[in-house]
Amino acid sequence: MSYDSFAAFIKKLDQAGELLRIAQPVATELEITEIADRQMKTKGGGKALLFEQPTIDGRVSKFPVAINTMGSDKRISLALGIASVDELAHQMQAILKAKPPNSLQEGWGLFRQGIDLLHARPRKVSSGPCKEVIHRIAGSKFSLDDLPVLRCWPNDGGRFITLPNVYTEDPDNGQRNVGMYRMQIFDKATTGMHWQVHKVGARHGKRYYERNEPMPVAVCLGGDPAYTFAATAPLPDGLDEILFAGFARKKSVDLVKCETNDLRVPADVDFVIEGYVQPGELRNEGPFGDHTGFYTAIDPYPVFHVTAITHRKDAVYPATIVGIPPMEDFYLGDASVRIFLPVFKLNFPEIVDMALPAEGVFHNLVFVSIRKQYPYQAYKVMHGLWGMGQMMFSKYIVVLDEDCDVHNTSEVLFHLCANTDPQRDTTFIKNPSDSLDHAPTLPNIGSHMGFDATRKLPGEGYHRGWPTLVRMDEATRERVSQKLKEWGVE
Ligand SMILES: [Mn+2]
Repeated sequence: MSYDSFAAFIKKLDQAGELLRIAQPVATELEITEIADRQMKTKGGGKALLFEQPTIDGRVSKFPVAINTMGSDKRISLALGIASVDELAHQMQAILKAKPPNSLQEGWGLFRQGIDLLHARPRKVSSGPCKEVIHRIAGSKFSLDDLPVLRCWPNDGGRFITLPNVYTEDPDNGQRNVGMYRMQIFDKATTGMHWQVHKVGARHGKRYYERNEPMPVAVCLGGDPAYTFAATAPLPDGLDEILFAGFARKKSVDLVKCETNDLRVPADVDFVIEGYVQPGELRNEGPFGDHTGFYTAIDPYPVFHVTAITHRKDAVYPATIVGIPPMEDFYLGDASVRIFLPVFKLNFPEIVDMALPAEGVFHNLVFVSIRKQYPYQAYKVMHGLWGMGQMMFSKYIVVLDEDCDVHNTSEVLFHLCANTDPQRDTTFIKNPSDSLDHAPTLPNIGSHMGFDATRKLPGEGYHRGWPTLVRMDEATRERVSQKLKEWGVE
């Protein structure tokens, strides 16, 4: 199911009891994020918030602000129009089952064909609601200052657009990418563009730099939440986010051309910020209270020059906030892992389940359970994950047996501590590190550690006979449950 506007999604959240409306004026400077942080720290992710009168330097904005709209399992399911996240995982598995692939590469190929066949292919249209109001920056009074962009934390370097879908193209083959890179507002018509060295946007930028041509960029805000989900999903390089969004929402995406460059964007988004990045131009960006829970330092990043802003008449400005976990991004990441698990299993048939606990802020900690068959299989899985896309950043990987629930951190710690001999069951490797990780001595590179918390086999030199977990038998459990129910003391 799809939403024809971001407002329609918010209405749905309201009907489902997932929205709090705040009619009083609230400052876009720190106050909105403080209220949102309290919701996000509530068990289960709290509620989505709609600020109907956000203020910018004391004056009420024309546009309301929505935040925490995908910060719970239920809201992500509502965003994607599915009963639960597992539904989408099953659909992906069904595509892959139609003709079982022999490799991950082939799997993604089949997946792409599969979703193409499901009429997910985008359509070109000549206009749409995102063009209801058109401001060309040259000669217009309207500017970035009119958007209710949040200042999130006290030591932030400024206001940041936190939920942008950034559209770029590879100049060589026209391949589209949609990514999410935070954008610091520098002035009325320029922002930072925080694509880190490992991101596709940065790679596209490098190609424009080599050709010495300005790089067209379009930034979309709002519209069907499936777009935003797709922009954050761990799709392999080259798999079009718009194709994936069409598949997830079961409706082709209508794409309309920008006013001041040739990029195409979904016609139903709330805002389109059009412009370009001049190759080689860098400007200091930050600090920013980041998803690591720490401020990231000031660093030079590309500059985005805005040439036009178009929007719906009734546009709603979408935002999120990152910081000490758990935050909204945890729920997005967790849903992604569950949806893409069938694809991971293509290359690693032994993988049973995987979790990125909130405390690990995505890249710091991975729990993975496997059906272990042979010696050192845990190491094979770690090294495989360290070689896959953004999983390369995983600082600590803990491999567990299939009987451990990786979504229960307490259970994982029990198995980790009980099943390991620290020297024997750990390994250190060198790999790229997340640019945002402040711990490594040098940026972007560092050591990574794996823990083999699986039961040890004779083939691994362990001959003492692995003991059995103390667990009650099923028959007794059933019988006692029945009795407690009868006595009314469950
Ligand atoms: Mn991509």
